[in-house]
Amino acid sequence: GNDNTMIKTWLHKHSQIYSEAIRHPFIQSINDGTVNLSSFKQWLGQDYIFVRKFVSFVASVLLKACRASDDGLDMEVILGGIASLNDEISWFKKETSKWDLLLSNITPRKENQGYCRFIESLTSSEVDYTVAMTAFWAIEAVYQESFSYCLQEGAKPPAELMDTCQRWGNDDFGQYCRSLQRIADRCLAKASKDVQNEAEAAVVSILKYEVGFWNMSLSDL
Ligand code: HMH
Repeated sequence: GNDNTMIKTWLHKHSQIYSEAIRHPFIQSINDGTVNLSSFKQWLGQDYIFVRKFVSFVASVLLKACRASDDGLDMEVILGGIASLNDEISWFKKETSKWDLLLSNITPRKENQGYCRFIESLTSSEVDYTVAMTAFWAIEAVYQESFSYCLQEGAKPPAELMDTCQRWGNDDFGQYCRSLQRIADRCLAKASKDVQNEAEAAVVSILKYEVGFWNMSLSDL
């Protein structure tokens, strides 16, 4: 079993902020169908900007994996992630135009800029592969846990948002996140205490940034 891994321990230890990130009022409103569509548009536009930055972060994780990992399997999982980001960028273009949003008209908001700066700081070659890999897992896992919740039995997401919920809530994305988690946990088990602490701090920061990111969708411009 996958019990008692470092990540599971942390999610338990930081369960307060973890639940805030994966069961945010914005996500609750998608789950129960009461979501305000202008909030959704707000989130969509900001996330398009975020994902474009996220690509360079994931590229940096791939580079670290190629240099650090003992087998080629980490590299293949991360490369698969980059392939799906390619599809995701196309999806954002299509989806934002459907909602009459233009990339050129979207201004990144303060919370988004802060989060982008944080992930950019993790692209540095000074940041250990284990820390970057754990951060990568955390960023993807929050979306997987949030949107799969909106697809659970009893959830009533609006029809126009089904595609969004499926994108991050589908089982393949769930499998992919579990692969990232296994890689991160394997690296963490071999890491020094300092690196482990740094990875834990990165996870907590990401959970806070994710809460801030959801908050943005609910706040007025
Ligand atoms: C803010 N976090 C944010 N956006 C995303 N698209 C993901 C995580 C997952 O890819």
